[in-house]
Amino acid sequence: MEQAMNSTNAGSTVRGLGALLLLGTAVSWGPDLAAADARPNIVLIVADDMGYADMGMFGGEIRTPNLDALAKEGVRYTDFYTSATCSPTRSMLLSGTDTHIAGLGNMDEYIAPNQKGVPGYEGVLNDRVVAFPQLLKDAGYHTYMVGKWHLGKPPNRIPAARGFSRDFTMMQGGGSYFDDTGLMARSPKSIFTEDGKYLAKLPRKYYATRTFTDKMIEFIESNRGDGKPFFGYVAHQAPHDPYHLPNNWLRRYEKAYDQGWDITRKQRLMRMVELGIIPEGTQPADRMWFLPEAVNLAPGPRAMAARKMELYAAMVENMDHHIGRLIEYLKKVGEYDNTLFIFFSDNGAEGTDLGALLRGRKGSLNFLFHAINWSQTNPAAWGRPGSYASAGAAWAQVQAAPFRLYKGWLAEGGIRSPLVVSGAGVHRQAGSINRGVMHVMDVAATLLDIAGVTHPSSYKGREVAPLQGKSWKPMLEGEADSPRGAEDWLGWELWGNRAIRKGDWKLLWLHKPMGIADWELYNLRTDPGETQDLSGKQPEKKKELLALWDEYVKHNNVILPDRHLFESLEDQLPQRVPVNEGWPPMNSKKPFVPPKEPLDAESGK
Ligand SMILES: [Ca+2]
Repeated sequence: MEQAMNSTNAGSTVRGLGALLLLGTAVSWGPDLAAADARPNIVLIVADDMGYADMGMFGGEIRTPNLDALAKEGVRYTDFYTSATCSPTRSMLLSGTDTHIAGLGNMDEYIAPNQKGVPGYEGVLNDRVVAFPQLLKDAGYHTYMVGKWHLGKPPNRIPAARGFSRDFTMMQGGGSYFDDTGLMARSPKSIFTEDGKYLAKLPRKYYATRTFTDKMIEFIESNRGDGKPFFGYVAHQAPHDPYHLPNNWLRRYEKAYDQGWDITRKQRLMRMVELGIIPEGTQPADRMWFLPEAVNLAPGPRAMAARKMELYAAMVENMDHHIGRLIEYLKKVGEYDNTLFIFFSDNGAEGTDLGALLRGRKGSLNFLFHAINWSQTNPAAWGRPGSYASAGAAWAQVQAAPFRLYKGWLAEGGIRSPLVVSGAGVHRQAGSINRGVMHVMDVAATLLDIAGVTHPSSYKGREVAPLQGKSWKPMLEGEADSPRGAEDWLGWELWGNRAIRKGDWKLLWLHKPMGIADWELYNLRTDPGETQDLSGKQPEKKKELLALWDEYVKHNNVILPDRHLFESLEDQLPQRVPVNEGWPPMNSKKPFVPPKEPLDAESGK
């Protein structure tokens, strides 16, 4: 170890000198040293289904000291966007362009009949794009990946085929954390690759979050000191359901959520105001109409519902713990100071219990499969192998505070993600908050810019789509406050839900009963909870954004699906009846309290 440490320190010194040489301040070093690469290492950490308000520096009570430390040294971004689910976000992350161009116009699992065979709906990261890790690799970076891929399983689609020089990757969108038990009938076993080969067997003592971290450290260590920078993509599975934890992590949040979701959310909102994440007076989204007030539940059921949130919180802290191990390693080998860190979640908090969803398909293969492979019936077993616990909508609203809805939907709760950028190349006030409108497509543009690589119009003889994302480099260097100007805008479509954001304004179309199956308009600066639909009051703004929606559809060849995941949702949930002040009357009446003294029944006194 001693020897290894020495050679690392030597390696980083060489790179440091390389930087000086590039600046023209050192003259007398040999050609070998002059050739050393001064570009920073890059560590890109993506959480899976983590909410906006979970980490400490975004207002959460969950203990995330390592992410918080990155936020304190770097910058938090309040208006960073992804797509509403995993694979569409990941396609935009790696390609730098819209998901309807990159091949995930719809998730592979839910492709609609009218989308089959349409370019942009291949269900894999397609050949119309070049993944930026490929370009980084070509430009002299080591490119490492661990964790969840979800962008195609065939040999020409796996990480090794898209530019990663080393990988340890799960192909599926989710599964067990302890073994290769999959979620869907169509993929009963999760498929893994390591360095471009399909794995026959997982390593001994496999636990996803820990093993992914071990592998990333192993990859970095294997080439350390060779003078080349590395790009490490850590695509954690955590805290995606099912919640699976090592034994000694199961009780870390015992009783922490017994007070219920309403109080926990209120406490988070207060901290978010204190931290400056949201302005004072922010109106949070309403508690969803089909959820009870937590205080109305008896203590027993309330504690049982809280158990799921206890496990979720432990999943987030466990991920933070392993992120801390990676950071600790980089510090120990002297690479921390020359590393840029980017952290975000791939979509909003998960409010749909996938276990319930699978169970609910009567007579389908998935129904049978769920019954055979997963159990959510015994709360004492939640968190252990074979169990399926997921927090559900009530806690998702806490995780996504102050926003409306959650994963799968294009309300802010589905697509706004906590972003932290920290480390090498970030020259902004430590611990500051930035409100520029940002998008996951920007990451490719940013990292290519930092690596000094121009995105090509063709790659190995095939034409590739141009970047739609914008580089953050000028902003990170303090030369701009946002990568976007007043005329820039963003668009989304998933499962027929639609959205446009331009400046402070958002146009939104959601299926019933979550939405109204028509356009809604919100001012996100004054109303991030999307509580006041202004489409009637601001017809001109609505018209302006509707024109952008048409442009978005045309430019990205958006095909609205003729079948979708939410088509029976209105029948599954209680009817959504508007609640006004004074109606229903029972809600607004004060309870009758009998007088303290017993009455004389005969005299009435
Ligand atoms: Ca996800």
